[in-house]
Amino acid sequence: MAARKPAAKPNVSPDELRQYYRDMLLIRRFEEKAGQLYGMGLIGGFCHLYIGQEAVVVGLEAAAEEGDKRVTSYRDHGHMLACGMDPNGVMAELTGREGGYSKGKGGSMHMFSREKHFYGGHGIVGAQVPLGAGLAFADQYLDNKRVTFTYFGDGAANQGQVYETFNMASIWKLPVVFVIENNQYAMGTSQKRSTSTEDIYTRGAPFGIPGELVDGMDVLAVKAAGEKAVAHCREGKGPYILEIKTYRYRGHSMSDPAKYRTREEVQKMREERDAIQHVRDLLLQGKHATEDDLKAIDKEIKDIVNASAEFAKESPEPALDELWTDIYASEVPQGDAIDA
Ligand SMILES: Cc1ncc(C[n+]2csc(CCOP(=O)(O)OP(=O)(O)O)c2C)c(N)n1
Ligand SMILES: [Mg+2]
Repeated sequence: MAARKPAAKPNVSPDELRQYYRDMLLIRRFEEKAGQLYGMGLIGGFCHLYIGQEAVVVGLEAAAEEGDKRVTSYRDHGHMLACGMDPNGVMAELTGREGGYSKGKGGSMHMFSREKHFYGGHGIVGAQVPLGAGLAFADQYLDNKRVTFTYFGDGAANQGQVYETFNMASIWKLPVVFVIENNQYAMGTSQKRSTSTEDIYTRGAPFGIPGELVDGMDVLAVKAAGEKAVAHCREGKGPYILEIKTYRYRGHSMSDPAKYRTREEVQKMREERDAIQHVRDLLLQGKHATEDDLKAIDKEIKDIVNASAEFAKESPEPALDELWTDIYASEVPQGDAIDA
């Protein structure tokens, strides 16, 4: 990834900049804590951390409005925190406890919040892409000017269902932003080995969908691109593709031996391109925050994350008879299935 361009004057207020710093830090510290709990055996099953990619969701959430929807893959904790879901509920779901978003029955990859318009959490690579178009179809039908952010990875971008979805979304002019989170690896396979073209954002062109490449380590660049994409969708012009170039610092999941890249590569990214450090520098250089202000934010975040871990340890295991609930759609109250 190319070195960062010299920082332009931020086009956001100091308050917004501090908020992005806080939101990205919450995701990073939350994920670090989840990694620790996993190591202690308190989290079982799959667990895919989002460390390094924080600017993507925080930048796009800054471009979203109330009522907009989001759907993503299994690497989903950051998306949930960024759209305002409760860290206690997310962490307790990771530990499989009653207080979790899916009552401890879904785990890391399967959480939902109708209140925050978060539609999962999907373990099958690429499966959320047609679902995202479906959510956008519902909004178009209701004519409510809402937009759906449909996130997927560089690996998922090679799935056939993505292109079937592009075709339909374009024909129907659906209000969906396809967000390709290009962290440059699909499990242990680098984009260079697996993907025929370097520029994934151009793949909408045959379907008439505009796309652009975005620096995913710069939250302000992500926000600006997100605003453009969202405006396009809200104006009824149909879907938009954002390929957001980012990087994950940890393994694909907690069980990744990481033999496909060097420690030096990861270290270089962390040192030269880290998105949180970038905002930290902007805040300090612009005199929008002092070291003490940032320390206070760090402490606030640490307290939230520690409290979520305590909650996730203390919440009880789900009762056995919970095995038989939340299985059939008929349990959804009538009229509550679509957020009108
Ligand atoms: C249909 C399907 N094939 C394979 C897998 C196994 N698998 C899980 S994640 C993954 C790689 C996906 O990479 P990418 O889309 O780049 O997302 P990232 O993990 O980098 O966020 C694979 C092959 C799966 N879950 N579903
Ligand atoms: Mg990837």
